Amino acid sequence: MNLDNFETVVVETDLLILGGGMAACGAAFEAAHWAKKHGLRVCLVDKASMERSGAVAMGLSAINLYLGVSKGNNTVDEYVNYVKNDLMGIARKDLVANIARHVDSSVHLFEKWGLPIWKDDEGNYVNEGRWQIMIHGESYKNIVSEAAKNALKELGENGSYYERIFIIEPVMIGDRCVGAMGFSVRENKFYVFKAKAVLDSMGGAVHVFRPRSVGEGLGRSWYPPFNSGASTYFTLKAGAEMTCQEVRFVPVRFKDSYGPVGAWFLLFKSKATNAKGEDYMETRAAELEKWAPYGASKPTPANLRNYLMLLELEAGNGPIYMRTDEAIQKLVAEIPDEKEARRKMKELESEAWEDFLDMTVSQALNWASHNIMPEESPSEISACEPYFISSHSGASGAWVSGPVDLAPGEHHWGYDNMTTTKGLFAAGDASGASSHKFSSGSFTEGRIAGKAAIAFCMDHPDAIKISDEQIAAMKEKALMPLKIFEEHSGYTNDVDVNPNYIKPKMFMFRLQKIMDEYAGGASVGFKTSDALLTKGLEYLQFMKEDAEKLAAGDLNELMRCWENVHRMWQAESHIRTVLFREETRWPGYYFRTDYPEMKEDWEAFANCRWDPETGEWEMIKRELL
Ligand code: SFD
Ligand code: AMP
Repeated sequence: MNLDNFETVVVETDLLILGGGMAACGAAFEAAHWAKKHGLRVCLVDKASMERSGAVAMGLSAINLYLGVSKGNNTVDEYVNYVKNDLMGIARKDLVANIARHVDSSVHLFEKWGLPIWKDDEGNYVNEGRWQIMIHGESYKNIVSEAAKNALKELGENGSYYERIFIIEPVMIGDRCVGAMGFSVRENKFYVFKAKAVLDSMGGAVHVFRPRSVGEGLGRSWYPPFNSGASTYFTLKAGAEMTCQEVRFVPVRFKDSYGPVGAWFLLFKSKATNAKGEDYMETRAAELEKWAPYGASKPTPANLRNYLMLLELEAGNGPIYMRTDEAIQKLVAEIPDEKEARRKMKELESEAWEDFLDMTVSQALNWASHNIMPEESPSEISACEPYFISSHSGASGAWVSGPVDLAPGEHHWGYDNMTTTKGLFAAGDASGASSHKFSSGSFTEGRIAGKAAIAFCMDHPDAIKISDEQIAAMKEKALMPLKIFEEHSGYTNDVDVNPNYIKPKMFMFRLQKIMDEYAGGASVGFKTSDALLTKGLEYLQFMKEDAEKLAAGDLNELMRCWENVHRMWQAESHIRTVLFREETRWPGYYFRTDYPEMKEDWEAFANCRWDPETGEWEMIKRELL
């Protein structure tokens, strides 16, 4: 590859939205409205194609956050309590409430744009659980991204979106974020985006920990492989304070193909049991008392549900089964009329298959290839490897300002969802301590952040100036892996093995091994300790040195190099925060063997910040308020 042919493209905008997922689409839709009023520009940049990018790529089978306030179903306060209990007390009530009070209107928009939502005979939405509603959601992302694109197009030359541009890191002037740099994964083009405000919404991270899927299954995971820690890296590098970096999410999923369990537990009212058929949520209920008061809350927090299951496995009582057969038979048995019962059976069968065909196609393939009929036989479930996804039941992300009317004391510092770095906003998986927002809440949080970021642009109208020297230095850094490969690849006859560089795939394997073995991955039963974490951190420092020698043979590998740098920083902030919080608060997500209990003085946020000036990490304990 001839590096001299790399064009430099400079794009100027007012609001720059990074990512094209649920939060980014919400931001584009809302910001376009306010930008139009004020003659401002909005630009969105996604590493993939918005139609199918991010976690909703395959579609979804439910909208997991809908209150139904207008029907008098639920209140915002009830939702806030649910989220706080599910996260063992650690949640920003102001942020959760802000999303919850606006989310219903977002769902109504999705329906208006064409998303089919299940309805009952009276025309009401069909609930999966208390907060979740069922959708025919295979095309969910297409529908939402089309609306976002249309909103940007409405702005004429003031609105734009760029696809297949990988964002590497922030552009800073002093302590203010004024843009981002990246490159095209299809053409020899290096990009600099200059902006008055920047919204980080590049999702969470997967493949930081060694996955259970190896060999022929490599790459298969519950969380989408496209999200690789860009959000965390971006905010960390901009000097923003982060929160809950220790709160990973370990979902329980159908084994090997990662089919979600929510519809089974909530809609079909299925039970999970050990191999002997015992319902461990009942037989091990006494264990929950140790985790008071959260162990007693209903529903049982997700991590504790996991924990009871892991105890079963430790006791040698696996495999664990989702009793799909019993659940379906029970629902059918409730119907006295034989003909009606047969009809119901067909309906349940098709709903069961649709659940996976809507969002995890490989699980349906798994059933088909193993001759599994869910109405006849149970299916194995298991705990996945850890992911970073604050919009589900994890919480890691940037520490952002709450709304003025809800945020107490130091939780409000100006613009909604602005990080502690001036001009830099975060939403969706990129913002922390506001779990359970899911697809609808992430879109809603994007709207909140997008509107606030436009206000920031209005208040900071001065043009952004970036020197040619700064751009040249950024370009050199971005393309360095290509240069290293070009210089050294002739040294060996196998381009993947070379003493002068490391390829991104090998680098990723090394990172995953460290995280798995030292930071409590799946293969060690999610257990770790001070000694293990300290050792893991030491190994990560060696990785940081080796990251300087990452090499890329083409644009795709260049993207892989930077993805793994992003993952490495996600990993470091995780290890540091797990170390900092000297207790076990989320057994089932991770267990500190040296501090096996929950402590009252850790009913607090564990925050961290990397200082761009000194390169030092600062750990900060913040009150819940
Ligand atoms: O049940 C860069 N989620 C579900 N939510 C629901 O409401 N209902 C469900 O049924 C859900 N299920 C589910 C869910 C997730 C997954 C993975 C599965 C099943 C299999 C959760 C939601 O999907 C999730 O909450 C939201 O999507 C979060 O939104 P956001 O915007 O924070 O993330 P995103 O949508 O993944 O988008 C990220 C974007 O960033 C881009 N990107 N762009 C440029 N440069 C880089 N370096 C970038 N890195 C990433 C991505 O391309 C993408 O556009 S259930 O199982 O829970
Ligand atoms: P999942 O399929 O696990 O991503 O879950 C989808 C939704 O159902 C989320 O809102 C979960 O919190 C919720 N959920 C899943 N399993 C249970 C359960 N056993 N009890 C209560 N809520 C659950």
